[in-house]
Amino acid sequence: MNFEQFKQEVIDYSKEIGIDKIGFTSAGLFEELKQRLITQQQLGYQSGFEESDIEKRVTPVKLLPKASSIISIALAYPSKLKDAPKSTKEDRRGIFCRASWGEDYHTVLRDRLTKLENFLKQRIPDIQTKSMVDTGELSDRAVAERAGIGWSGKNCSIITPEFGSYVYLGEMITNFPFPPDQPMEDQCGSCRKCLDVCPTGALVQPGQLDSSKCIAFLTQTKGFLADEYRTKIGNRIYGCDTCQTVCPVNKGKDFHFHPEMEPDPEIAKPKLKPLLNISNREFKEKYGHISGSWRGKKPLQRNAILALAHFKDKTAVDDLIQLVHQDPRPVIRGTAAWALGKIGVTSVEAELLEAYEKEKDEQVKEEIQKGLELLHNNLT
Ligand code: B12
Ligand code: SF4
Ligand code: SF4
Repeated sequence: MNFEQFKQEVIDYSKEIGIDKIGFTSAGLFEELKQRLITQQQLGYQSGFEESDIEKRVTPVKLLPKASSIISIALAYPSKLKDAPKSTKEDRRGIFCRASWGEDYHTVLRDRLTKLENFLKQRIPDIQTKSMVDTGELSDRAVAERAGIGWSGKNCSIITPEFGSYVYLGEMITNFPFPPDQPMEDQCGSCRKCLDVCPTGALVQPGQLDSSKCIAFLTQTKGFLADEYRTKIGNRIYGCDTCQTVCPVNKGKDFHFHPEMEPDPEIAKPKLKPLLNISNREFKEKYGHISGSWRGKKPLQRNAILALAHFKDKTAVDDLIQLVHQDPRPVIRGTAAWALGKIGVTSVEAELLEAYEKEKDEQVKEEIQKGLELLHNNLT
C-alpha cells in the first residue's frame, strides 16, 4: 500500500464528513509535555480534571500497544451569537463560553471520529484504532500541535491560521504508519494581549496556566468561590473566553459549519433569575445537551447568583432571600446571603439576621456575616 496515497484518501474523506482540519503525527513519546506536566503538578497548577497518570498521558503505546501514528482532528465552532438577546435591567443575563454553545462537542467530535474509524476499517479490516476527545488520556493540544493543526498560543490554546483558536480537538491513535505532518511555527510574535487582559492573572507566563486562578476552572467548581474571585467572574455562568476574544488571530473568525453547534441564544445567554429555581427535570431538558452542564446545576446556579450580585440586580432580591431561607444546599444559601449584601438593599438586613439565627452550617453563617458587613459598608 502507498502510505501517502492512503493518507490523502483519509484527508479527502475527512472533508466529506465535516472535519475542518486534520493532521498526522507519530505515536512517539511526548517528551516535552512530560516535563511540563510534572512541573505543573509540582507547582499545583493542574485543574484536577485531567488524567492523573502522566506516563499514560505521554506514551501512546500504553493506550494502544501497537500504536504507530495519531490522527488529530479539529472542528471549528461559532464565535458570534446571531440575534443575541439583550440583557435588560429587569432581566439580566449570564453567558456560557463558546465551547458550551450548541450540542456538547464531545458528542459531535465522537461522531466524526467514529465515521473516520469505520472508513479506515472498511479499507484495512484489521486496523487498530483508539479515539478520544477531551476526556481521554492524551493531551489533545499537544497532539494537535505536533500534527501541525496549529501553534500553541501564549493563551495556551491551539491556534489555527484558518479558524483561530475556536476549534475543538480530538484524536485517534492507530497502528497504521501514516506519514507525519510538520508542526507549525509559533505566530504569536511579540503580542501579549491575552496575558495582559486575563482578569485573574491566571496566565502566569506565556503558555503557562495556573488553573486554580483561571475563571474557566473556577466556574466549574462546586464549593464556595473564594472571595477574591467573586467579583471577577462577572456574568460568566460557565467557562471564560476572554483570552481568546482578545486574540488578534480570532478577529472576524466565526464559522457555522456544523448545524449541531448552532447555539440557542436563550441557552447560551440565559436569563439569570429563572436559573435560580430551575428544577432538576427542567435543567436536564433545557441544558442537558450542552457541555456546560457536566458538573450539574449547582455550580451554574452559584455563578448565576454571583452574576446577579455583579449587576447589583435589585429585582432579584426576593428570589435570593428565598434561597437564603430555604435552599437545602449550603453553597447556594451562603452565596445568596453574600450577594444580598453586595446588592445592598437595606431592607434585607432583618432577613439576613433571621437567617443567621436559624442557620446551623458554620460556613453559611460566615457568609451571612459577610453579607451583613457588605450591607453596612454600603450604608456608610
Ligand atoms: C484540564 C483542561 C482544562 C483546565 C486547564 C487548562 C490548561 N490550560 O491546561 C481548565 C478547566 C482551566 C480548562 C479551560 C479551558 N479549556 Co480545557 N481542557 C483541559 C483538558 C482536559 C486537559 C488539558 C491539559 O492537560 N493541560 C495541561 C497542560 C500542561 O498541557 P496542554 O495544554 O494539554 O498541552 C500544552 C502544554 O503542555 C504546552 N507545553 C508543553 N511544554 C511546554 C513548554 C513550554 C515552555 C510552554 C510555553 C508550553 C509547553 O504545549 C502543549 C500544546 O499546546 C483538555 C482536553 C485534553 N484531554 O487534552 C481540554 C482542552 C485543552 N480545553 C479546551 C478548551 C476549549 C478550554 C477553554 C477555552 C474553555 C473555556 N472557554 O472556558 C478554557 C481555556 C483556558 C486556557 N487558557 O487554557 C480545548 C482546547 C482547544 C484549543 N483550541 O486549544 C481542549 C483541548 C478540549 C478539546 N478537546 O477541545 N481546560
Ligand atoms: S480563560 Fe479567562 S481566566 Fe482563564 S486564562 Fe483565559 S482569560 Fe484568564
Ligand atoms: S493574544 Fe496574542 S499572544 Fe495571546 S495567543 Fe493571541 S496572538 Fe498569541
